[in-house]
Amino acid sequence: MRIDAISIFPDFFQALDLSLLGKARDKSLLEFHAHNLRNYTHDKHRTVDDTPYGGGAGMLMKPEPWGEALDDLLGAEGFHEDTVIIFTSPAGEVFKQATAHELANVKRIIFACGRYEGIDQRVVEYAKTRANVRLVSIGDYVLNGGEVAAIVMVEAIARLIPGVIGNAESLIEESHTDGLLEYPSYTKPASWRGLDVPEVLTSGNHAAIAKWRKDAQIERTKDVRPDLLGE
Ligand code: JBZ
Repeated sequence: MRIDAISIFPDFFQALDLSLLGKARDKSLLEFHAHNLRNYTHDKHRTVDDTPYGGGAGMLMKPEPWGEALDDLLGAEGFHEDTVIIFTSPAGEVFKQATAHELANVKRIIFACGRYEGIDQRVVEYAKTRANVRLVSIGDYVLNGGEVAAIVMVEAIARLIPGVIGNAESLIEESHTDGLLEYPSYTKPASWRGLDVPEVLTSGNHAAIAKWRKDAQIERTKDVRPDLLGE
């Protein structure tokens, strides 16, 4: 897989040089490149923003640098069926684990990370003529721009690329527990600051342990995330 990100703050993506993504790149399963949108401007001030038609507060990202950046990454013409262009946007579909699984099977992803009040809508329309486009949000809170959202998505996607995660069992276990929160877990020492590990976990009774864990998952989910149980 190849992932590109277009942003006025490409340095954000240095976070992806660490740990898990680092491993994916070491193994050549993933190539990642961040691009500075200002490199696609031509004026002295490297301008990427302008005032909105119709008025309103704040600035918008102007279309020309985006068009040049997309053409640089995709070539000047043609539709790329193997590519998804993701606009990080609070107006997008919410990113879920299922979204990560879908995107883990894509050959190429381009993240277009907006700042200010967003990007001129014609950039989205143009992108739709060049590749498959999705508008995606990581959740219902206000961010200053799409970079952190893109980093979240890249991490969630990259660990699902076959061969990336060290421990294949952890992916299998995750799929079994899909839809419930994890059970609480404990390690040594068995007693710490007057707090003891639940006795069943040290009993060696594997059936009892499995039941305790499933019950704990259901209890936790009811308590904290009843929406996951359809309630
Ligand atoms: C996102 C203008 O750029 C923004 C602003 C907020 C925002 C994003 C991009 S992406 N929020 C989200 O994923 O929720």
